[in-house]
Amino acid sequence: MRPRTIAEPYRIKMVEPMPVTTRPQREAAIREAGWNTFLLPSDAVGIDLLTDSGTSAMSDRQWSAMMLGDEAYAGSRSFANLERAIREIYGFEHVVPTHQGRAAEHLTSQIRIKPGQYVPMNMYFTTTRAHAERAGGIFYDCIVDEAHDSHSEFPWKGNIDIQKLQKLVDAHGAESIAYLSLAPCVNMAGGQPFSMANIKAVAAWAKGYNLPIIFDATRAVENAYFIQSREEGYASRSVASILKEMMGYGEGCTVSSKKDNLVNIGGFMATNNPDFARKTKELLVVFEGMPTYGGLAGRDLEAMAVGVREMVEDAYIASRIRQVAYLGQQLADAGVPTVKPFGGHAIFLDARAFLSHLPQDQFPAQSLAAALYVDSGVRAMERGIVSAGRDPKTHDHCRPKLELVRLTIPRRVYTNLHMDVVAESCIALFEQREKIQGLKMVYEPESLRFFQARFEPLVAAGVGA
Ligand code: PLI
Repeated sequence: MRPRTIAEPYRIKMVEPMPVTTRPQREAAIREAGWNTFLLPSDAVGIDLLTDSGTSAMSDRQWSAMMLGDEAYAGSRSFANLERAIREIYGFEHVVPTHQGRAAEHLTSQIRIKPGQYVPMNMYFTTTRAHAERAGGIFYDCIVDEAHDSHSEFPWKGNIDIQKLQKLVDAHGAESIAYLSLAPCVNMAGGQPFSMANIKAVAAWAKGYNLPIIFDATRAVENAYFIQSREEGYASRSVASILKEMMGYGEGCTVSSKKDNLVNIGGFMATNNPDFARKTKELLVVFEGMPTYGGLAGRDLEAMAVGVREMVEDAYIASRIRQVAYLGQQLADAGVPTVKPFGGHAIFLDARAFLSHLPQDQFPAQSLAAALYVDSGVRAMERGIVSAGRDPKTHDHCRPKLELVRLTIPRRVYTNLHMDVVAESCIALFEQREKIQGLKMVYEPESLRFFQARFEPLVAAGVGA
């Protein structure tokens, strides 16, 4: 029997007109933006796949909850609603709201890292690593080797390699490690999940050394969906119960609510360690605000409380991941090189393979993202040598194996016809790929350079195909 189409489990109630631009307008805009898609004004962007962060469409229930926001400076009822939702869904007792994820990372890093301590991560995320390093920590990559190989189709590329952890302990002792900072659906690896079997084994190993796990649970629900659909023994379990089991292996988590949680702003730290919670609240009042709002309005807390419950509805999360795969499959069918398996939040173009005529120091992913914008007004993001920054010791570029362009799909925002437009543009560029030229960096900020760096084409004709 022919497989039946499964539609999105929601209807569109409100629409936002999308800018329509001409190619000459886009050529002028990318020049103005220093060939950095982060610096484009959104009025010049059509389909915006820069990020899935803070770009979700909220539901009618979230919008109506916002009207009930309790804006009290202290003791807000809205915080109590959020706290209840996070306790129920993530299973952590203490909840500390922050204005977004990196604020939770900042506080956690300041409290839990002593200068000179290692912070093992399964690959890295830019802000998580930056905060660990600002606190004097040393990043240590403990992800499996398959994660660095864009050709590997291993289904658990987010897995942690226990042997790499063991090597670190053998060399420096367990006390040299602050905590294990582990991310589900690893963003920089292509949105790749870890398996429950892996996290269980890591937790057992860590217990032997009394090392806590603090998850970056920003995309934990997407990881829970992959466990449900791929891992033996989980097919009949709800995503909600898988998420809770996964979180049970951690002492706590930091979360950017701008992703899984389906809101436009917000974040939190949650933990079962009362001492960690107390210290975080002490710092919170210095940097974010009272523990019952943490830099957010009461209405934001209400929207988060509803989003945290909606994100684990099985039909919703299945449709979200299916849409990402729908885009990926079209690219794969046309031979466009992408990271596989397809990730949870994005399709990652393999710019190294796509633009094999450009050396990494000519920023192939940055060039490809610029060319995609010029071709169709689709905004994507570089995730390669620019994002990786410089080695804090040698100050040379870090040269990651993965040189990617991220086509990030906002939640509940675009239809599959939008995905078709994106696929057509990527395929058209791939067919004329040799015309895409490299870039040189002409302005480089010291920290998180990818946000604001500026570039110029190496040849006057520009980067476009
Ligand atoms: O953007 P924030 O500060 O709410 O969250 C920071 C953050 C932490 N962890 C992970 C895995 C992220 O992906 C993340 C933010 N990601 C962005 C902005 C992105 O575009 O992927």
